[in-house]
Amino acid sequence: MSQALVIIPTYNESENISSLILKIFKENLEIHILVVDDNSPDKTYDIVNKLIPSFRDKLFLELRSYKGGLGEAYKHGFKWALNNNYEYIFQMDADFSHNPMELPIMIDYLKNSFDVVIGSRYIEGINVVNWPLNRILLSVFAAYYVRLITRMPIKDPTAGFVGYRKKVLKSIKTDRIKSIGYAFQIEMKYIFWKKKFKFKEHPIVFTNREKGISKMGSRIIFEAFLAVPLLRFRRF
Ligand SMILES: Nc1nc2c(ncn2[C@@H]2O[C@H](COP(=O)(O)OP(=O)(O)OP(=O)(O)O)[C@@H](O)[C@H]2O)c(=O)[nH]1
Ligand SMILES: [Mg+2]
Repeated sequence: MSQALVIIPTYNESENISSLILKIFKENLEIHILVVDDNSPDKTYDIVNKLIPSFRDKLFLELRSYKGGLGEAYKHGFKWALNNNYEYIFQMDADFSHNPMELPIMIDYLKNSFDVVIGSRYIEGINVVNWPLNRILLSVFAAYYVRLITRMPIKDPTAGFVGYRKKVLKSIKTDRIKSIGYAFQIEMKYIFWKKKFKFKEHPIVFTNREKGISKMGSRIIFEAFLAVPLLRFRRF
């Protein structure tokens, strides 16, 4: 049995999900996949269900009843991963923004010396492809804002491509995390940093989605803007 799992949250990703799953298994990456779908109106979950017989024991689906946001989907996925005793647990987007070919090297970091590995866009300059200028500015500003307020030494604090050793997720009380979008990514990082887990930022190239529709919106941005100062008053 593989010890590594990648959790992929989906909401209306019918144009991406099968090619992403097929790529991961075709390349023989030593990893299992859990898709957490929030009852997508485009029936993304149906596509996953049809693939499951071909990849028994390494492709799994958790279907939730309503759109609860990225954070809720990940919390559900993390619990599932711990119940199923995976040692190395990843979070990754479904829209090919994160290249799955980075997974083996990221798993090695966890196996050899780190508790957390972050696929980071901002190690040397800004490694994003095909993002409109306003998205780049927003993301770079967000990273700067988070570092300024929290003093957390992470260059890409909103990164969504992250791997954790089991013990990290076990130690985090995810039920207390209420944020949904960007803020969820920031909050997870703040907590493991405060808990002094050893992390590595591994440089990646982030590519804008080519297919499907963005779920990014002003609510998610506003949530993050407010959530960051509040983090400093949190006790762990
Ligand atoms: N299960 C679940 N998945 C979600 C939800 N919102 C977003 N996602 C998934 O989370 C991942 C990241 O969302 P994106 O819409 O790509 O967010 P983004 O990368 O900030 O923005 P774009 O790439 O511009 O769309 C994707 O795989 C989405 O399908 C949700 O409410 N529930
Ligand atoms: Mg995306």
